Amino acid sequence: MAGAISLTQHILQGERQAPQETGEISGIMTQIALVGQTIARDLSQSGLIDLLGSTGQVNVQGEEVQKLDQKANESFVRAFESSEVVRTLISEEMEKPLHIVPAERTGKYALFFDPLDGSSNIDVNAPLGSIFSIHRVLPLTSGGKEPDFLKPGAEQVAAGYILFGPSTILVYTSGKGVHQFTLEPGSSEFLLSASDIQMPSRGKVYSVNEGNYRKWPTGMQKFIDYLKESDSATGRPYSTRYTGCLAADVHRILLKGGLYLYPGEIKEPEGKLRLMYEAAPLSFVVEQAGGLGSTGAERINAIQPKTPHQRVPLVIGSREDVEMVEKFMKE
Ligand code: AHM
Ligand code: MG
Repeated sequence: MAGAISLTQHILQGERQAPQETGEISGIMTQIALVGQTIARDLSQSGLIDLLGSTGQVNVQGEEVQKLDQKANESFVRAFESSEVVRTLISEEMEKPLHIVPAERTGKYALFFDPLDGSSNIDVNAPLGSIFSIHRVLPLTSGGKEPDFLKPGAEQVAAGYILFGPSTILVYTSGKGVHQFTLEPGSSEFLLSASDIQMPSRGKVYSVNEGNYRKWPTGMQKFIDYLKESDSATGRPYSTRYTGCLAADVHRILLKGGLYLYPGEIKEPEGKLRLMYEAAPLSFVVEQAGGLGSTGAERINAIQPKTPHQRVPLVIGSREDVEMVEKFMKE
């Protein structure tokens, strides 16, 4: 794409329009983009260099850790371990927050990430993602305390995801719209491929693991039954699309409309997905594009988190579709 704007240029332009901001966020985003390139390379050759399969370990979520989960986590840690601006790293693959020693005095940000989202897709060459969320914190030496990074999603400074599909794309927001960049293989740069993305207020697609139907509360079952009824006036039945990778399914919905759901279950009402590095960042992106991120009862980004790895039910997508779920869940 000759003449296209790179991710770094785009962020710097935004910072010039808001001179109170320093180059810190652009520095963090540049590092995240480099991590994205490393992970994309690892994924593209995973079947050739013994990167497929499990490590034999189980993570803090009780899930089997795949070799590529671990490798992707290491790529994030390596990129930030000598950072002077990121003070704390919180990852799906690390039980405890990792404090960056040089940044304890100066670091003003906490970085949350799911290094490799959609791990069950690793061995079958299906899409994967990395999800990230950046919060402002105080340096430890000027009053910052360990749990001060547990802030509601509404306070995120920037968030987004990298999607490893037929091409590698990076989608992010810093509260000024949602922008998409595509990794150009030749130059190894992320170039602007869509700016100010706005999603349709209603869609035709729902994305959910329907194998869990019998475990859901009645309101959720009734809603999914409703989507399958035939009614041309309301565009039903909706179609189903589910890749098993949250970043990929939400990206489809960001561009085409509709909704992604990972509901709570009667026996496990908190659901599967994690608030800080899955639900909150994606909700920030989707809200910036005109959609909504909800638990089915309340706004995801209004939740005051209690623990770094807390789970939350997620209903995310087009505004009218999410509002419809909330109505069914209330009844
Ligand atoms: P992961 O981060 O361990 O991969 O888990 C999150 C993933 C999401 O990407 C995906 O939407 C969901 O879990 C799939 O779960 P299930 O296999 O239960 O449908
Ligand atoms: Mg995940």
